[in-house]
Amino acid sequence: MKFNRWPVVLLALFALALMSCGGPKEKKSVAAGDAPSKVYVAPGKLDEYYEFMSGGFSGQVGVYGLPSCRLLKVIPVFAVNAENGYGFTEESKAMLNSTHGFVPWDDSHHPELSKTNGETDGRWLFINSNNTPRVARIDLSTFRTVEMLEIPNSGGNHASPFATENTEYVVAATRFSVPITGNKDVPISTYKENFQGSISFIKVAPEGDMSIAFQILMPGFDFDLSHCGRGPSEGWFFFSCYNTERAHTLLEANASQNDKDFMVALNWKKAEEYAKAGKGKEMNSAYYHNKLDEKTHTVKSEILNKTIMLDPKECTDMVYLMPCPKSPHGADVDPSGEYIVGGGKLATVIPVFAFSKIQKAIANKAYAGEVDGIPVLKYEEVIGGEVQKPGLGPLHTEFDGKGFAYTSHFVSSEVVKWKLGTWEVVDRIPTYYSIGHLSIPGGDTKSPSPKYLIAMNKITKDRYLLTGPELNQSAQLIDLTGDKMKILYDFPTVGEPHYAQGIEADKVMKRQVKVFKLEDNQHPYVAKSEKESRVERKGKAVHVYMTSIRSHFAPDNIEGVFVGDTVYFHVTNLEQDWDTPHGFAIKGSTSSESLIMPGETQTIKFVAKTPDIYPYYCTDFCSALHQEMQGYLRVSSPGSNVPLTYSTGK
Ligand code: CUK
Ligand code: CUA
Repeated sequence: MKFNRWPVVLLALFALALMSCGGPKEKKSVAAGDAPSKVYVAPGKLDEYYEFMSGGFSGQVGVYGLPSCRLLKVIPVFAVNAENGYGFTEESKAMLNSTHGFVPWDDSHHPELSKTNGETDGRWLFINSNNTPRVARIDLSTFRTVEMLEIPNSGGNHASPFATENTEYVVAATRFSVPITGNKDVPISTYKENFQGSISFIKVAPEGDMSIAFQILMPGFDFDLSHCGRGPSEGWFFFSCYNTERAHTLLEANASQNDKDFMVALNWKKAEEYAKAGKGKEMNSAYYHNKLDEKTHTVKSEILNKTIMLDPKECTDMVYLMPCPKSPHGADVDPSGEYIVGGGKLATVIPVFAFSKIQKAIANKAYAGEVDGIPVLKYEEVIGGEVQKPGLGPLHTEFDGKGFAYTSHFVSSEVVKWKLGTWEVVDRIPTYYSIGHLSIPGGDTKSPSPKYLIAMNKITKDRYLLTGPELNQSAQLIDLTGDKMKILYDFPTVGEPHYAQGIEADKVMKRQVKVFKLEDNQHPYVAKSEKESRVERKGKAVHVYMTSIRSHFAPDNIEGVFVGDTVYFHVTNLEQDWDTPHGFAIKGSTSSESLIMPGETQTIKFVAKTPDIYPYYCTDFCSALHQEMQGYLRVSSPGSNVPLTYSTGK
């Protein structure tokens, strides 16, 4: 009896101890009430929203369903993906071409849904890469990366790829300033004289094609985040920046000197006019443009050379700076387009700029000075209000369209809800732990759909079963339907999501492609039927025009290949039914598998190195006889006289 009481006492003590760090308070709220039913999507039922989360250092995009938080798909974008052959197949490799060569990885930060009339339309998702500056476009009818544009004259692409209200443009502003217009080989200590920033405007054609329309030369700051104006502020873009000290070493101290850095207000309609009027200077820097050709299922690269650079010194009324406390991060525009919220990482308030006041200040030339020829507007003249004592480390803000804003606070680990116009804090909820971005479906557009908020947290610690020193990042689903925010669910994520965007499921569902039509396949090595399957030798290259159908390959016996040959397995999946991919892999391949969708052709390259028999097989369990879906390649010694033969069923 005595013994049995101990566990109870210990439990009570343990609970008390936990209480003091806030853990069980939240745990209780999850266990209690209607939270479980709010995230429960019964087997066979579909989620209400798609949530696209950047993978951060995974380079990919994680697609989740809300409210279940189930992972639906990982879309490979900036990193190779052995699971389906992205970046490994001969057709997809070119997507990762850049002026630095084949770049198989990057750090993806901000997914951005395409918009029509300021609302998400479900056509495309754009995402930036921060390391080797690029912007990618994903087609949401196939959930594939279909285009990638390298950004020249940039030192790292962070404030990107935020879109205008009709996706006329997506932007790309450099996070790291570097020498742009002059000699590049300069001492780092000459940062102040020689380093510059740039903002690129990427034109998006109606069918999605991206091209650099113009660039704007900026002072050597670090450009951080951005959003377009809307409503009254449509035609403008806002960018936050830090390191206005222009430090080049120990930025944690040296770039935290100024009490205020800047929010950039940029009139992009004006910039467009200047560019059209030939006010820009032509720049010669190479950059890659990689695009998937849907007819051949093959990515093609082109190298471009020219961009137009506008200099604010020569283009008046185009760019203004607004002092913004201190080391701002987020630059978020409210649904009405009147308010621009700065997230000052080190600030004690959340500054909110008012667009009508900005216009007045510009008209009255209420300048506090200038930087590199760009007017600095007076803080008091442009500020609409300040949220006092919001929390510590305000970063990002999203909106619910009902007059409230939600700001993430990294240092105090919380989401703070406040009212636009009165600037009063009305609610706060702890996050576990150290939130970065947050996301409400449509929460950065004119029409938010504010049922749920996702908190993307940087630190996971004790939220899940432990997995050694490396823990997954973590997200939390927060209920916005009541007066008070409520935590509904915790879930681990792919990589480290920075931003995420949500969209009503039907906008995306109705656009889905289920198979690629075989008759439309114009791949140069397609075999549209088993009759067309064959093997051809061209010097040391051996091309296998292979087909796959449940449950065999044609051909499935190949001989007459010699050491030193390169064999290209061009596999066409003849299926025309939904959800019937076939895989292909061969022993000793230094590539990956490829996963070939119905009607598609994909190629795995195989270099014959040693005389032997090499089995190949289908990697995707496609039928009851999937395990029988296999074949053999014979590799012979150079000089032996094995004739080139291929067969199926002989
Ligand atoms: S950043 Cu990571 S938390 Cu790249 Cu938008 Cu703020
Ligand atoms: Cu085809 Cu398994």
